Amino acid sequence: MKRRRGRTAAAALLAASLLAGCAPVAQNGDTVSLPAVVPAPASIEAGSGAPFRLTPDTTVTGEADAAATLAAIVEARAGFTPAKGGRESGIDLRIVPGSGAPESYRIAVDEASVVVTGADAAGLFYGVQTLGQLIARNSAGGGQQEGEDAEWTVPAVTIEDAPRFAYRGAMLDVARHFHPLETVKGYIDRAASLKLNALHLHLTDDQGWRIQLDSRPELTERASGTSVGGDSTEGQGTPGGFFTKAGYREIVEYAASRHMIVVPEIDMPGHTHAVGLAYPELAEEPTISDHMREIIRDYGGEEPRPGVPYEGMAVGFSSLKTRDEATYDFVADVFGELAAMTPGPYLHFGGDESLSTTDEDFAVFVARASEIIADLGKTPVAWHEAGAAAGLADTTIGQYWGYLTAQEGVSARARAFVDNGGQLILSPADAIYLDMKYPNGPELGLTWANGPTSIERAYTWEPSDIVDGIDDSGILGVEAPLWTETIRTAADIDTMAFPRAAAAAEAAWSPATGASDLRTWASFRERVGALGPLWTSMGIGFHPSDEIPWVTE
Ligand code: TNX
Repeated sequence: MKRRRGRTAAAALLAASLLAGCAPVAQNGDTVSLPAVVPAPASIEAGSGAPFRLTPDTTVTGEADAAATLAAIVEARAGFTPAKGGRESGIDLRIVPGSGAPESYRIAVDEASVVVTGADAAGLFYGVQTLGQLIARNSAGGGQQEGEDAEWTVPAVTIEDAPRFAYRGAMLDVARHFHPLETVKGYIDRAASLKLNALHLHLTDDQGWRIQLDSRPELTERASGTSVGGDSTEGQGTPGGFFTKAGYREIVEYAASRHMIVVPEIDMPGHTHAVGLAYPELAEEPTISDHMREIIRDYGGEEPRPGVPYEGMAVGFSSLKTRDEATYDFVADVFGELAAMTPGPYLHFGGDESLSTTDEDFAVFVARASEIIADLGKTPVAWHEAGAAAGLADTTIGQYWGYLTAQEGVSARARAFVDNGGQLILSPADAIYLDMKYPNGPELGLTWANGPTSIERAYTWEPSDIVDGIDDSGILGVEAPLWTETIRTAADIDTMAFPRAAAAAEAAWSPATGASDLRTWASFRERVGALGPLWTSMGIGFHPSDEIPWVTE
């Protein structure tokens, strides 16, 4: 298709729609084409005029941080940086306090200008992320062959947007396989581009302790050297590793620069075999159940032995000594030090799958752990099992990891957090556990949560339908966990997280299903497909699933 001079506004709009990564959407009975934005914004209206042309001479004015964020996206996507004080029409990036809800933004694009306003710095940052998705490559002078000059445009559009939930998380397990600083930073960039604002780091588990602490240096000295599969088993393992305190602070600062908090998790009283390597006196002997023997049979590896690093994939065999006061001194030391280096409000103490701790001991332990954290001035977070305990600190947040259709008992435990004064983070395992295998995908991943998990299943659910009796007021947010028993590299992380993390982000950010024409699987698959070129230019090695009509350039 040749680009003609003097085209009509309607023709220009059509051309922009075809070329600008737009997605068809049913609106009031008509099918209209709208620019593809993920997560779906609260409101988007296509303009009738010609698109804005983005060139090396485009001027960017306003907030310096936002301008730098935009420059990095334009550089990656289009290969040039817009000029400061250039000659052509411009992009203005402003914070207008009080202009909307926290984290909200507005974008207005016409042929002459792009104006992005945020109600705060986070809102402006999200506006810039959306603007990055709107940038489209049109080929000047005809087709899209090699060597032709590309023309970059932003379609005429008005977007007003604000998040549905305050907490929008991604969890990375750095315990089963350690993932180094650069990988974590990359994951922060990826998550922030989807408007996620919390990085939950699963820092400890049976296989390793990944955070250095001055009060308990033996933890990383003795329990961080290995990972699932050891460092030799058929190439499955990695040598392990840990974050120094300086490294952790670097993660916290990097996340903050992308408007994300870090939520550190120290899993207890189960998932603590590694603690026993450093402090045998705090750990019970491993309990070997029939379930464990099954896992060992299916996945290989040795039975856990006291004092020997565990390199298998079984869960539920370890417990701290919950009746020993020395254990609570340990809990206080660990969370005291973490509280001091974590500016975000949340400290996660695990509480999942403590299958070898009695119910009574578990209840006493989680109540005390939650109080220790609350006394530090932080908000405790625990997996939903802890909801069974009376005496949890009343601010405790529960993280639901049951299924889309909650089983008996699981809902009750989750509801208990809300009844107690807290809220829930929703991580339905059969939808947004990013470590579940894909259908027709790579060998990576597990299947226990009704896997394989399609992108359609990751997308097609409504947060207020998960736990009976819990509506938006009881929901703090949504989080997509990535457990790493089989996930060893940054490339593995990309494959498993993309595009399913985008489905989780839409549940966390966008209007409820039924409240927006965009909140359908049909719309999502088109919109996410339109992000292929942007993701590629950002270096995201997404899984090219055949469920999605990927746009290529
Ligand atoms: C369950 S979900 C776990 C993790 C595993 C994961 C693997 C939860 C709170 N615990 O220990 O890594 O399954 O999918």
